[in-house]
Amino acid sequence: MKNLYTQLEQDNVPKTLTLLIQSIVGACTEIATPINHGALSDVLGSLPDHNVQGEVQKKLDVIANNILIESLKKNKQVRAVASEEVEDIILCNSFGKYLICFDPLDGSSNTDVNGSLGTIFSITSASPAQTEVSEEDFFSTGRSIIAAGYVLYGPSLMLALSTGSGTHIYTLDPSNNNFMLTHPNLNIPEDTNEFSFNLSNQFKWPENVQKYIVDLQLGTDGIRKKNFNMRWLGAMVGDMHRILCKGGIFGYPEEKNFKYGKLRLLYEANPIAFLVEQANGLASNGTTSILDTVPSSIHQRIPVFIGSKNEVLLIEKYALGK
Ligand code: AHM
Ligand code: MG
Repeated sequence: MKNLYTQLEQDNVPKTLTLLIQSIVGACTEIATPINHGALSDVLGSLPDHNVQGEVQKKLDVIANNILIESLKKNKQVRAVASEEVEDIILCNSFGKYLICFDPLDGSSNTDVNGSLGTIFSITSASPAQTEVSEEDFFSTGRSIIAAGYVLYGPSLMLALSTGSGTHIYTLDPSNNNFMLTHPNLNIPEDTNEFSFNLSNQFKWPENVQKYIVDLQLGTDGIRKKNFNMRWLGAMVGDMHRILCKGGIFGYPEEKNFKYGKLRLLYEANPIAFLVEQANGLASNGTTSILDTVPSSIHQRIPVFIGSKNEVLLIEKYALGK
């Protein structure tokens, strides 16, 4: 079985990018330690502060964020980073080649119940001409991503990664701390009978999304003529991991409380969309591809419908009233 670095070499990934991936993945294995200790150490629960988006910050949100930032600052190739937990971009090394966006701990409402958690990241190139970057440098579409991935802190520690040559999943071998290629070249089935939406919001969604969901719920009695099953982990990384492995459709539509959707474009939707498109799935905001969206702020939100190709295309048809 190949390890991560053999695969990156085989995919002709430049040495600087490999070293950056190593910094991110190394930080994630470090983040896994406090997650793993859980209730045995003082890492569970919330902090009195809220983050930039007015959300309660979990102690583990801050721990994960600090570990990642410290690790990335040490890497000379990192020009600047954008994190879910920090209002402004953080400048790192003036001659660095790369910009990194990350959600240090996705699904952090799961910290206190030993549920799925993840770290999501994407890497783009920094402009070579500049020595100092600004927020605008992060506003290119997801098509400019050169690598993206997530680490899933689940029963096994797993890394899903794409450097533009397909999406591969690696599993950490705890005996030697090596990520081993356990699921090469993912291929999301085009059709599915599993959906992943938070149905408690169903009646707040746009009418076309409500109609799509009701048609799924009607199963063999409705126009879909097949039964569907539902899964919701409360952590996008966990739900998307299942979908990358066996197909499905994940959705977080816009709704009354979240007018532009809940999930953030730069460090949640885009990296996952990149992984999914590299695995032959699709990722849409309901009408157009997530990866074609031009960002206008680093914490911008977007509705998402991601996963099995034919289901995403069907949602886009419902949006057109077809
Ligand atoms: P977070 O970054 O604050 O953890 O929020 C993102 C999470 C996703 O991982 C998950 O799919 C969704 O929010 C869960 O939302 P809900 O609270 O509706 O279950
Ligand atoms: Mg998140």
